[in-house]
Amino acid sequence: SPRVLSGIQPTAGSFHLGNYLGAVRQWVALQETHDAFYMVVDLHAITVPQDPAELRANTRLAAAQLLAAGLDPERCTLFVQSHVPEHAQLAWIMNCLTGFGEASRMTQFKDKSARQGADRASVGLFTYPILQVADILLYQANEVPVGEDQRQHIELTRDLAERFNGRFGQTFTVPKPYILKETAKIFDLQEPSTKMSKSASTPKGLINLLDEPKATAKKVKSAVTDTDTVIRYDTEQKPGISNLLTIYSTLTGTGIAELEQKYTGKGYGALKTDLAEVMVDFVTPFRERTQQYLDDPETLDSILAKGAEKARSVAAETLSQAYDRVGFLPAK
Ligand code: AQP
Repeated sequence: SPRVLSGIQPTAGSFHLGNYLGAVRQWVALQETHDAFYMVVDLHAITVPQDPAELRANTRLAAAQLLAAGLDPERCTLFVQSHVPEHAQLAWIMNCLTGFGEASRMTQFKDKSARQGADRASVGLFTYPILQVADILLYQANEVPVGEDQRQHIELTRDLAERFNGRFGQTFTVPKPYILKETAKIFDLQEPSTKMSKSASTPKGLINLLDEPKATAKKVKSAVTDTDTVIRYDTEQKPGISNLLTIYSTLTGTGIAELEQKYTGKGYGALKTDLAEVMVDFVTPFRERTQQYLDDPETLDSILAKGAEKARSVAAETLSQAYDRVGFLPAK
């Protein structure tokens, strides 16, 4: 079956609703139909300063949340990026194939380095899309389930796979992005024109899945909307309401049109109250399941060890091919 690969950073502690609806939810579905590899990308995390103890704890926490979200170690390969040294090794080759100007055009770097102050941004942050290229190509992934913000990096991956194949002979599968239109970009609840992000300007706009459910309900109820009263999906005129409808629709499996119908003649308050309940019903068991995995670190670590072993067997084969094609002398 076709292969998928994706990763998530262990930086913020809790996943946010954008991570879940934009990516992780698709990962859970794809493990049924694809040969799926999913990882906690700790190498990516250190592109910005991390406290070592926190990073370690957050890596376990990310794995626990992935399991709580529905990843099944029997159906997918779940691992930690740094457990597979081939990622950093292939990244070096990819760094050497990437133009400086080409890397400079990555908009995520521009955004993130601007946030940090250009002088403080690390070279690692600059080359992080190229590490991501290596992440994907090592597994010969056919598809990469991500949110819209990652599209440019998947394009870079395609370009570099083709460049390598063209220069050295067919080696890498050229992957496609797997981005669901409906949930490709979940927006900040306070600023519905910007994407929900852990580096949001105000925590009120960010739904962390591990927050107190009560706090989550409150954030939903104080979401920014507009001065009109009609509940209609219209991303141009009504970005706030449209975002709430997307979230509501995805979490309940109810079509947007059906929701519009249901709320005809009702006010924004009714929609928000109901969505707050939907959110609470979603996050409450999610938090409990995450805690159960955290309470049993031995099981968690053994799942990750098995995942790393399986991932390494695939990654090592690809890397050794790449080393050979590039012309590295084999170690005897
Ligand atoms: N708002 C979003 N809507 C849809 N998808 C999203 N993703 C992130 N935000 C949204 C997707 O989540 C996956 C994991 O992303 P990540 O590891 O880059 O997570 P992050 O860095 O914690 O994401 P943030 O919040 O966007 O942080 P910043 O911008 O501060 O780095 C990816 O597939 C991503 O597309």
